[in-house]
Amino acid sequence: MKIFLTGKLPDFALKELRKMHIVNVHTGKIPISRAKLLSGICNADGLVCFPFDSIDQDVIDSAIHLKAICTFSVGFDHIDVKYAKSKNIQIGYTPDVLTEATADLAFSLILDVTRRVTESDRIIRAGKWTKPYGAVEFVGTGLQSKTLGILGMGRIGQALAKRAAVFGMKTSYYNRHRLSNNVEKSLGVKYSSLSGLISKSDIISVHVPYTKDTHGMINAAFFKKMKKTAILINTARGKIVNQRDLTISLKRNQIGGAGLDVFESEPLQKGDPLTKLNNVVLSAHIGSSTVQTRDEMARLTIKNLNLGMAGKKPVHSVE
Ligand code: 8YV
Repeated sequence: MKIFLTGKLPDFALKELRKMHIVNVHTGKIPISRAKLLSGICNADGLVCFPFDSIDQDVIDSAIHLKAICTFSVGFDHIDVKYAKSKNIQIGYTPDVLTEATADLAFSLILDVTRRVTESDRIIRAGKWTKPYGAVEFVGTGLQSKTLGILGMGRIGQALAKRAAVFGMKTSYYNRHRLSNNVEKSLGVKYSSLSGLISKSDIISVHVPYTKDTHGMINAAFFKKMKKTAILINTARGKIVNQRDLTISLKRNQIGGAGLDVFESEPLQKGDPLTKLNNVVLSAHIGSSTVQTRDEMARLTIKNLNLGMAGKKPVHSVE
């Protein structure tokens, strides 16, 4: 079979794929240009893509032999799923294996913003740490007894709740479907209305998928309802948050701070207003970025691809 990849996978995975298939990997500028994507995919039976690729109707139409689209991600908002399904194309994705790594990153952003780690790093590097800090300088906020509000209680939200419990936090969550009593009990979490979660949380962490319903759902009105000291964490998708509204709220200290791994447009541009703000920690969309997790994602992608190209359901299939 012929496979087209819009970017590299770890070496072992490419080696394994090359033993089984004719493999064409895009090694140039990322994301791949539209022209290169269209010409790369035209003979392919299988496609491996990433969240920064747009797999729309035209791309799908240009690939007349395509049997499987496998994204190296848990998010699949970049694929026209309905259209691909109408063409009998299998769609694979990589949930589960990245849950712990992404929850770790969300929690590290929580710690970083509340304890001002990156902020103090910036102070030292700028040569501005000019006197020892005493009782009142550079104090952060402890997490114990603080309320974490988890927006979207899927796999990653639940993994974050486990971490919060160990740190003595109280966790509320809002989700379209309420968890069972048993799961709520074992995680030590309470179900909340969306407005209750927004107004009562000290930290709000976003774990909903990006859809037309969640597009821009975190906006000026949302920030107005948050506590003035509350912190927003986003490791899901940038477009769930209205970035302009967030920047204004942070600038005016209408909310306490933010930890952001994802942005409306990536990479975030040099000099973006967010980079000028002290109460923000920025990371470069690295939620799943550990060697172990990326290896697991690659293994799963290969399995998804082989099953999908054989006309079978991938291990994790988008329906
Ligand atoms: C990216 C992600 O796939 O899983 C997702 O939805 O956004 C990430 O895991 C990864 O950063 C490679 O681009």
